Amino acid sequence: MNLDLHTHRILKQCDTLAGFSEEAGRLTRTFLSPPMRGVHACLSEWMAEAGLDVRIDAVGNLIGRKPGRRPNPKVFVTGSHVDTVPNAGKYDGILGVLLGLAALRELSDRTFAHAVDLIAFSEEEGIRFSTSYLSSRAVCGTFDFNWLERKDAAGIALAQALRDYGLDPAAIPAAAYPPGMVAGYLEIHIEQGPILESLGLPLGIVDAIIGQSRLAIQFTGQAGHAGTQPMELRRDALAAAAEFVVRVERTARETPGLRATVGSLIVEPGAVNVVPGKVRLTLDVRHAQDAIRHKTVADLVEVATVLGRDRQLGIDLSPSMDQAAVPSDPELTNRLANAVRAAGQAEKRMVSGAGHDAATMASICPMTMLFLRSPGGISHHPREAVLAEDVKVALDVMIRFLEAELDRER
Ligand code: HGY
Ligand code: MN
Ligand code: MN
Repeated sequence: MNLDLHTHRILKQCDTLAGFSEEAGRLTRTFLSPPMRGVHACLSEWMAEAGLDVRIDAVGNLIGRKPGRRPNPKVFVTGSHVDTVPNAGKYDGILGVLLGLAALRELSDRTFAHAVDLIAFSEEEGIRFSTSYLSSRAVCGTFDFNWLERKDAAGIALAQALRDYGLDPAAIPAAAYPPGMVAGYLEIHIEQGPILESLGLPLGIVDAIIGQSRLAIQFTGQAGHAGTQPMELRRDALAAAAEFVVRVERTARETPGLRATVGSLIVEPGAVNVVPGKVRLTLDVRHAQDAIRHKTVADLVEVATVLGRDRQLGIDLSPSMDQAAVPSDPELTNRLANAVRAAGQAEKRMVSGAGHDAATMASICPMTMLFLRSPGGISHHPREAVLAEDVKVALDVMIRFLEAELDRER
């Protein structure tokens, strides 16, 4: 087993796939955007080279199957997402797919009791249609068919985006695994935070994935002339939104374990000499305890409502996510820890502050995750990085884990 060769190939493949972007000079690749075709072409070729049977499902998940010995084998699933946020790094999601691909390439001359599906999920970030985990929800049978009418910024409906990509929305139900078929799910992912680096550790074992809420809030006032409109007569939507943003940050700083972010804020009409008439912002609230997260969202909605009322503004709320905190499966995670120890690595348990497809997969099977150190703690940014020696160690753990897991009696 030449882990160095596999590691070198994985990092080169990350560089290759980072070249498929909607934007020149930076990496942005949203759900079924044109550059996704280049990613699918590369991954299909590489999966076939590794001896996998390759298919694409009705929501654009690219799936490589390594058959099992048993006639109706259970399937063990591994993978991650291949869509990105705007101006992304090269490793968020993709690295988990390429580590699985390298592990299955290394195991290509072996046959196990259980089959393995390597999934490159087509939609995790929820950027294009505000539908996070759409693709893992499809394989779990919990796809929300109301999403098909959702429109992107260009006014294209999700159903049309599927058809434009050559996919058939009517076939979405067939994308779901039959109940009981999936034996378990492992996702390997960069930590995207500073903890492992601060401890000088290459790997972390995820015990739980934090819960998250997302909603859009629109403040509607009255646009007006910046020079002639007296201050006391204004209904300035941006002044209210600005006060709201500060209250969000203060609430999060005052609540242990809470993370709350206003990640985007659009001002209309957005001119230097016009009083802002409308502001649409997004709110992302996360906590390991769902009750605290839900109370925080309710409190912040009340803050926005009062701010709007005091300034005679309209308030519109559009919730787009309420994802419960998800514990990893204890037994599967202990078996992952066995592989970590067998690879000579420390067993660092941690909670994921980022959401992952693994949280969705936990609805149909035992789930666990392995994190790699994020140098600088940076992610969702071009400076996102990994260390080659950490990729090598993660691959060693993954191969050891799969060798044990795929022949387990179930
Ligand atoms: O937002 C998240 O936690 C993930 O990167 N989608
Ligand atoms: Mn991400
Ligand atoms: Mn991710």
